[in-house]
Amino acid sequence: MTNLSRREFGKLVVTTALVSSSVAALKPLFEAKSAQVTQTGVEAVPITCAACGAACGLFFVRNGQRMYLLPNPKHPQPGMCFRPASALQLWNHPLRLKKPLKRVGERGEGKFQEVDWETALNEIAQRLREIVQRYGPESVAFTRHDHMSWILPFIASVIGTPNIISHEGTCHAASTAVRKFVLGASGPSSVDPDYENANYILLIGRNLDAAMGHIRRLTVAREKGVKVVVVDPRAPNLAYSSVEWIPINPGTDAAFVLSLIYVIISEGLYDAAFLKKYTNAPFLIKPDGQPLTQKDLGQEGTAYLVYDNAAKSLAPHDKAQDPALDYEGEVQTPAGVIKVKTAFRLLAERAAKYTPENAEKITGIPADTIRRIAREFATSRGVAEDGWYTAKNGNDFDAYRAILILNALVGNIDKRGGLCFQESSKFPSAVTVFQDRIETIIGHVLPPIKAQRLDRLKYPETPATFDALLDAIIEEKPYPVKALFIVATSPFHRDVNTEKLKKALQKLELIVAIDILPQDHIDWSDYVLPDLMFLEREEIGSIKWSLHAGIRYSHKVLDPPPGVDARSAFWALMEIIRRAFPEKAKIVEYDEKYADYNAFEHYEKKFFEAALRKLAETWKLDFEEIKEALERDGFYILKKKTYETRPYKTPLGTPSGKVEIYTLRALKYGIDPLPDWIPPVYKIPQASDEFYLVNGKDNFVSAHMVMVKNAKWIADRTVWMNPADAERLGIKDGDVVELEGLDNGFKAMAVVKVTNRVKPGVLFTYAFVGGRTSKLISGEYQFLKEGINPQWFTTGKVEPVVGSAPTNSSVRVRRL
Ligand SMILES: Nc1nc2c(c(=O)[nH]1)N[C@H]1C(S)=C(S)[C@@H](COP(=O)(O)OP(=O)(O)OC[C@H]3O[C@@H](n4cnc5c(=O)[nH]c(N)nc54)[C@H](O)[C@@H]3O)O[C@H]1N2
Ligand SMILES: Nc1nc2c(c(=O)[nH]1)N[C@H]1C(S)=C(S)[C@@H](COP(=O)(O)OP(=O)(O)OC[C@H]3O[C@@H](n4cnc5c(=O)[nH]c(N)nc54)[C@H](O)[C@@H]3O)O[C@H]1N2
Ligand code: SF4
Ligand SMILES: [Mo]
Repeated sequence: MTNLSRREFGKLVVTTALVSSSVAALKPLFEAKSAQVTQTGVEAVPITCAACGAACGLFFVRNGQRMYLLPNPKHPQPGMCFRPASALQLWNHPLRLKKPLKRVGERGEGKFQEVDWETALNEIAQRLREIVQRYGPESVAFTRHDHMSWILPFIASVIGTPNIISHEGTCHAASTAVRKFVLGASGPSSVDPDYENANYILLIGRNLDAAMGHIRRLTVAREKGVKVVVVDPRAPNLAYSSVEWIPINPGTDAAFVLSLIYVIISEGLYDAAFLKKYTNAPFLIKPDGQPLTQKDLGQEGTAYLVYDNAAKSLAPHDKAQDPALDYEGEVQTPAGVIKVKTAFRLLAERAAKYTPENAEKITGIPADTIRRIAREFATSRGVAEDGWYTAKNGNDFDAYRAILILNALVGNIDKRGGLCFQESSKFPSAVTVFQDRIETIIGHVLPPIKAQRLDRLKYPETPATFDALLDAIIEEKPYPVKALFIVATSPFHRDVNTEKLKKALQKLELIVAIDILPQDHIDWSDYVLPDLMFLEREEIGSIKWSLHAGIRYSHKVLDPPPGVDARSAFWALMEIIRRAFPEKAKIVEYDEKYADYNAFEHYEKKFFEAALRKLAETWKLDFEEIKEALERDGFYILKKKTYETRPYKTPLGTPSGKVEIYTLRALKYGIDPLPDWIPPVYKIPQASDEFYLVNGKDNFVSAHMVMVKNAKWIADRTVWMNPADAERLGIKDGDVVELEGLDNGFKAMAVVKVTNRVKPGVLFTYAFVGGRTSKLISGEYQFLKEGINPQWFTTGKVEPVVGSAPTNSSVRVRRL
């Protein structure tokens, strides 16, 4: 152990005022004073919360022996939720991983021997070296969630593998692909409703209990009288307040939204001026689905053609005075006469399949409600949220395409109160990939990586799809994968198709888990390395959930408690690299001196500093000024949101530069350029004892927060059933039932909670909460084993091209 972590609890330095004066080993990234003094005179240190993936701003407050985590009220995303209130319980959690572990039993058995860091690192390095010698560096893969996401590309580049295949396939793969196809944007935070200024907010499959970065913003909106409508098979907590909850059949969102689109188009409630100018709605589409361009007419140029109502003739879109929206006609081309229709008319025809009466049959939402919501949404120029966790039914790409088109129909893109583009902080990456080399942010030059990332070969538009990695491990195609590092993520609760996951894990030659708690995958790992938790390290990154461009900084405020020999994951991975591939480590100036854990701090700081220097350069700001502000406040705003920039002044990153209601990018893959509704990919419940099984998060949920002691009382491990269903099946509240997966036949027992908070025909259970299997869970934490893990019942039928995996499923219920 280092002298860093040997410090006793009572002597822990918790305010940076103390840090800078008394303890050299705890000095922050930058030396300036950083604590703020609260009204009561108690010092508060700004940090970033990592109790879930939202990364809100908190204060670490210490008052005598008491420690608290409280919201940082000035932060654009103040952390106002329960989880940080209990996050300190993670720090000295009795189940916290305390020493490196080496597996001694079978995989999955959970039998380990404690080893020292030297032994663990040397043995992992040796096995890694052998694997790389035999199968090449691309046979090494990493999976992660948020933590380490910035630095892992550097680590993988040094090893020479492209395979960092993270969580997105079961999180935001579908909505991210949609943002790219329709708006030319990227991850969930690159586009977001301007909550504070919205008139009307439609949340479809979005539970704002979960992401509290938004709750604060939603509160501001509601003080101004915004109307909020939640469309969800279960009522999230948000629905307790003055919010309209519309229960929907799972996996039918595309039909619902297409029906809204139908009403808005057929009643002429759309923003024609916006559609004509800033979207590809007026583009003329040929019978083969391709857009008509000048080239088709044998003309010079490649401009997209429209029918100009003013000139009564075809014209390039940007030359037309009045592009026709609803038009069809014949066009003379050198190859003959062809029929063309506007993209808008094609959309109208598609939406016409979903009259409210038809949509009612699919979605279970009354036709009148659909008409009313469509009218309210259009007349109050509403905004429909664009999706964060969207991996639900295997048809989510179309649902979210319809949602973005809905926003475009009412012209509410990048306007005050609309669906807006976030100002980018331009936070630099740790590595930049060029054709012939990879450059690190420090300036090291690494050789290029020839192998293609496995999941992208299968799902070309995915941000990452872990299921593709499982396929590659099992089939050894297109190339073998033999080593997996599981860094701060929990595949058994995160990923679909548990049996396939087990099969793949069995096949690997080396599994290393870096975590803080005994998640289920720990039992399957060959080595387990105990990591620092967020209070024990410094962090820097972009602010996620604000439309302004901003960066955040988190102080280190604690050392691991006595008895916990945890070390930084970055250090552990660099040490493995140095021991396995000293020549590779040398290129990035990493050598024996950093084997001393205390010395590593200097290595890590170089990266943070380089990132901040680059930012200062990009934004033409004073480096010292930003770092001081970060230390003092925990955040720094680089640029305030300016509305009506994209697509108004700057073209979008879509093929046409416009908002694409007809997604031209889809043509490349032979996908329908317009959204449609297809049923979910799992078996649809038919018999009276068959149900949809949906799941989601809540205030207390995240893989680690549900393991704190308080969760025993807060987190419910039941399966929710509507009273009408319970009565029909003769089931009472608290009864035990058997659930059997309709697709995979998997059976498990569950306790039923009878509640109106779930739609008839649907069961709901929390994700991540129940069905823990790790043998390392002991004593009073046995409660974690109760309940089910919804992943047990999932099929793993991943959506083509975009790689989104369905986490909903269907089950038969048998009363016991
Ligand atoms: N407490 C907590 N908060 C978190 C996280 C966490 O782990 N815990 N993680 C963060 C992360 S990584 C993410 S991605 C976000 C996710 O934030 P959200 O996407 O808002 O969270 P979920 O609860 O997963 O939302 C899913 C909602 O969809 C509903 N649902 C399920 N199936 C369907 C369906 O077919 N149709 C419709 N319309 N609704 C359906 C569920 O009932 C649930 O209410 O939360 C972030 N915040
Ligand atoms: N059925 C179902 N499946 C889902 C979802 C769902 O709602 N329902 N949600 C999906 C979504 S949106 C996402 S993002 C994924 C999330 O899936 P995960 O990535 O598994 O979820 P997290 O809650 O972020 O888990 C964090 C992991 O990191 C560990 N950890 C926490 N802090 C630290 C740390 O400081 N260091 C290290 N090394 N480890 C740490 C925790 O113990 C845990 O193993 O799951 C997806 N899968
Ligand atoms: S939403 Fe809550 S748990 Fe998640 S980062 Fe924000 S404060 Fe932490
Ligand atoms: Mo997520």
